[in-house]
Amino acid sequence: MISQFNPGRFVAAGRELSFPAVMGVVNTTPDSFSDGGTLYQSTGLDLDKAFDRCAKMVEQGATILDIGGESTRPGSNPVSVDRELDRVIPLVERISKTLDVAISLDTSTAKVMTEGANVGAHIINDVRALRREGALDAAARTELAVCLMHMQGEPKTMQTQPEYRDVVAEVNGFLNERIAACMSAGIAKSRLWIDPGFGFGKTLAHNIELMRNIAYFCNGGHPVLVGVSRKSMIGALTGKDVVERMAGGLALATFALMQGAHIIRSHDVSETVDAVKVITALKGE
Ligand code: 9MG
Repeated sequence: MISQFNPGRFVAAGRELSFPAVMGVVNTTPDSFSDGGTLYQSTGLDLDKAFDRCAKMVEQGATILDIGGESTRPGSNPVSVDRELDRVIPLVERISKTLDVAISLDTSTAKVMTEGANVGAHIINDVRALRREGALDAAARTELAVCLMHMQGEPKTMQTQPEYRDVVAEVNGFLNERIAACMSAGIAKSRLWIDPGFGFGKTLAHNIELMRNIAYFCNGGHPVLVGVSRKSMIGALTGKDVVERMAGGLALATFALMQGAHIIRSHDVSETVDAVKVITALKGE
């Protein structure tokens, strides 16, 4: 397959990124599955604490920060648009004014996309691949890069009984359909990233099958984001609790990088940056 972009470099809303890149996870939700509530005080989100977390990740080598205000953990419920805006926009604005980093909006909500773009975001990371009402048009009206992720079902019920005939073919078919929908709405192909969505409506066997075939996605002409940090597939393979899954996550990230993954989404930035440096040197890139 012919690559549609220079695999080492990418421009997102005017900001140049070099790949492989580490995307640091910043959840501003009180119920995030791995770091839920640590950025909260009795009156709500502690903006200073959230910003300090961001600054530390940048210091550790993250070149992208993924800011989320609506949990997507299995079993979670949607939040109101106003609550999501309150959690995300002030933080994005502050990062944009003070830190040298690309800002990704972890959102499915049209208004968050529009307002986030207005205060300096560069990327929309949508686990619903722009299927929520108004999202496709809102994204098209920005210049932001868009990460299209595959998810079977919705977070509330997605892990109840995920089923596929051929998980790789079905995920690939879905992503191609969403790429076509984006292009029809006026989003240039060069703005689009893809992500098979590890843990989103998938059993352990589905996740393993997707990871074994990650090179197939990486050769498809779009940057590929891999998000496995602290996820339940690591727990299933190692028996470890959420906070003890870093080594398993690094093993998966390393495998993905070896096969050509472009962006690794991680809670453990410093260690993931080290893995990227080692693999990049070994690959001679
Ligand atoms: C928000 N979020 C949580 N997990 C994710 C993953 O695996 N990929 C992407 N793109 N976003 C994610």
